[in-house]
Order: sequence, then structure tokens, then C-alpha cells
Amino acid sequence: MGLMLAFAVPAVVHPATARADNPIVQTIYTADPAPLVYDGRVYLYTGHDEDSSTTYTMKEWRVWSSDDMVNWTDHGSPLDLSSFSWASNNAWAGQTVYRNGKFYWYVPMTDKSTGRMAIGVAVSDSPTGPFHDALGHPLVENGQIDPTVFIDDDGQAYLYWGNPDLWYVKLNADMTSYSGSPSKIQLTTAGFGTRTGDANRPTLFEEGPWVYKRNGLYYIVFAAKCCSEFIAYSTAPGPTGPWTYRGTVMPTQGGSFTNHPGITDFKGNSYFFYHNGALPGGSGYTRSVAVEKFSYNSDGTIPTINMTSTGAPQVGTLNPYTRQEAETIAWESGVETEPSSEGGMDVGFIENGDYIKVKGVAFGSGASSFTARVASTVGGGTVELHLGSASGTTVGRCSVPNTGDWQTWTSVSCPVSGATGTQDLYLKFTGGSGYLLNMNWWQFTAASTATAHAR
Ligand code: FUB
Repeated sequence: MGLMLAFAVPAVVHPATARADNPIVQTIYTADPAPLVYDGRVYLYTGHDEDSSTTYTMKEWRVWSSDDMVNWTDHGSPLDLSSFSWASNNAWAGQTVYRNGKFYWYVPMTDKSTGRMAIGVAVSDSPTGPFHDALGHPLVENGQIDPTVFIDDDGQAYLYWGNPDLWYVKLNADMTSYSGSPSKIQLTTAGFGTRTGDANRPTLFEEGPWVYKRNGLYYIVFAAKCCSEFIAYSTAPGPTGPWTYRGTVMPTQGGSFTNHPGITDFKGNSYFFYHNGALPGGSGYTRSVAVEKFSYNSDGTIPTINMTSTGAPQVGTLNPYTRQEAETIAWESGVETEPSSEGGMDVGFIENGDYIKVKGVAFGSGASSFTARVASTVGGGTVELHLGSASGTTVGRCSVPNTGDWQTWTSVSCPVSGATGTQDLYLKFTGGSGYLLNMNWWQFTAASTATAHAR
């Protein structure tokens, strides 16, 4: 579902200078964001709402990453329902944590032997997978959902999950087994706020817990009330309470009746991830993940955060003189991604007028040429390089030949002139009708200093 420009009408009018970069993924519908910072990058684990879903049609989980919070690389789906022999459907909200060289992804899905929701755990040596079922059976199964894992400073890990209750259990150091029995956290109105109108659920806690610790204070951020949900939070002096309700993080808004929190610090800033229905065709079942930067108040409380279509500011710039994946995207129109025969993902299903925006590209004193790794069965498509907008200054044009197959790759190069400073780069695809080309990666070559001076 590449975003079709014809439908890209924002619900809110923004200043002409503001460019929409939220939701951060436009190629597919995504939900239930869970960030993990590892080795200088933020990895984002999400669910995937299938196109035209009218209930929770979710079969796989997806991974994205960024080192600047605006250009996001698509790592595809290294985990899906078929990874768990015991699961049938409902690939719902999970979280990945890192421990001792391994990545553990906790996910809820339906246990086909009981028909109830259960929590599984998958493991990988890499944040982008491949992940495999660590156990061959559920880690816990009590019909409840939305696992979050927190590792305290003393090394004790806790798994929390639940809807309608809030459960926790102490995980062992292997992260795939636990000690003792799952316990319920008492849902009191002092701890989780007061819900009116539902005698069975007197507190605001609904689902989607996200637990972490900051400056010695424990936080649980969660989807509150139903439906529509808002995001609320509570704090405690310890990992299991006693909790004190602290109020709203994100009010109800955004066109999806669910929301889901994920919080992380990255490069000195704090970020709040959530989902909404902001893309064309968006709804409570066709959701999209988005991000906002925020600052804690001096007393550690979280300010009210509202959804925006501009998203978080870029942290740093993107280097065009190293290989960049075509599927590293700030915003796009019309394209989709797919697994590439050369590994990773490529961008495909490209038609005349589609484009990819890459934000904050640091050309410095100038580029002299552009190389793209492309494939096509038709030939004749052109990759146009524009600055500032899809119709901005053209600094290069590369023609794409027929390579014989959509996954038979060749590198094409073309001269570049006028690309200097830090710019938003638009890779715009033009040509005839139908699919034109696929792109796996691209890279600019810097003009030599001598050449730059000679000009
Ligand atoms: O995405 C499916 C479910 O919707 C999640 O598990 C809940 O948190 C809600 O977002």
C-alpha cells in the first residue's frame, strides 16, 4: 500500500513549510510500535495490519530502524505466525529486548490448541533477525495479551501483560523461562485511575503496558479506557508497585480506537511512539505507527503529547556517499517494498510519478555522480534526483535498462550537478505506464575538491 498522492489530504492544515513525516511508515499499515535502542540505532518492532482489514487481520511482525528518527529502513518481516508451530492467528502487540548478545521478541497470538491468546518468545542473534521460536510452546498462556519486558538494574527481568487484568512474572536470566507463578497487579483506582460506566472495569487500565525505569522511578504507560483509548501512565517506587496514577500522556485522537505506547531515549532525547489511523484508508484496523519527541518535566512527570503530522525532528544528517538502502525512507508516494534476491529488502512496484523522500542528505561541497542498483523487465524508466520537493531542482537523471528480471540487478550511474549542502532528496521515478523498475540501493560520489574549486 504505497501512499497514493491523490489521497494525501491532511486532516489538519499545516504551514506550507511543514512536511508530513508522520506516520513514519507509509508502505504498509503498521501498529503497536515497540522501540529498542541498540548500537547507535533505534529499532522499531511493529505489527502489520493487512490492507483492507476490517478486524485485526494480523499475520506477521515487522522491523524498521533509523539512526536519525526520520529516515526509516525497512527490514521486512523476520517473524510471523508460521514461526510458531502452536499458533493460529492474531499477531498482536509485542516487544523486543536485548540481553547477553541475544534479542528476545515477546509476542501474543492465538494458541491453536486452546483457542486462547498466549505469549510466545522468539530469539535471534541480530536485532533484524531471523528470529525463531525459543520454546516450541507458549511461555505463558492465560488468554491475555500485550507483553512488555523490563530488566531492572539488579538484572531481574519482569514480563508484564494483560487485558483485562495486569499480570507479571519474574523471568529467569535465560529470558525464556520464569520463576514462581504469574501474579496479578492489583488494579486500584489510586494506581490506575477511575473508569466510569463499566462496573466490570473500575480502573482505566485497558491493555498495552510499557514498563521502564528512569532516575529510580518505575513507569507503566498503558492504553486507557475503551473505546476509544487514550494513553495514560502510573509510577511506582518498585517494579511491581505500589502504583500511583499520574494522568494522560496522549489524549484520544488520530482516527484509531486503539492506541499503543512505546517509549525510549535516543541520542539524548526522549521519544514517544504510538499508532493512529492517519494514512489514507486508515482506521482502527488499518493503523500506522508514528513518533513524537518530548521532554520529561523536571519532577519526572510526562507532559501531554499530541499527535502531529510533522513528527520528530531529524537527529543528524544522512551520508549520501555511503551505500544507502532504497528502502530507507522518510516519506514516499506509491512505492512498496519486498525481499530482495541480493539480501534485505528492495523497493518495487514503482510507477510513473512515484517518489521516495530521503530527509537531510548532507551533500557538503557537492556530488559528481549517482549510482543506483536497479532491476527491470521493461527498461525505459528514469530515476530523477530532485532537491527540496518532488518537483524541486533536478540535479541528475539515471536511465534504467531492461535487466531481464525484476530480481536481476545491475548498477547504473549518471552525472550529478548542483547537489550541495544539506537537502531533502527526492528520488522520483518517471517513464511509461505499468511497473518501471525496482531499486535495491543507491550512493552518490563526491566531487573532488580540485573539481569543486575549478568550477
Ligand atoms: O494490534 C492488536 C491489538 O490492538 C493490540 O494487541 C492491542 O494493544 C491493540 O493495539
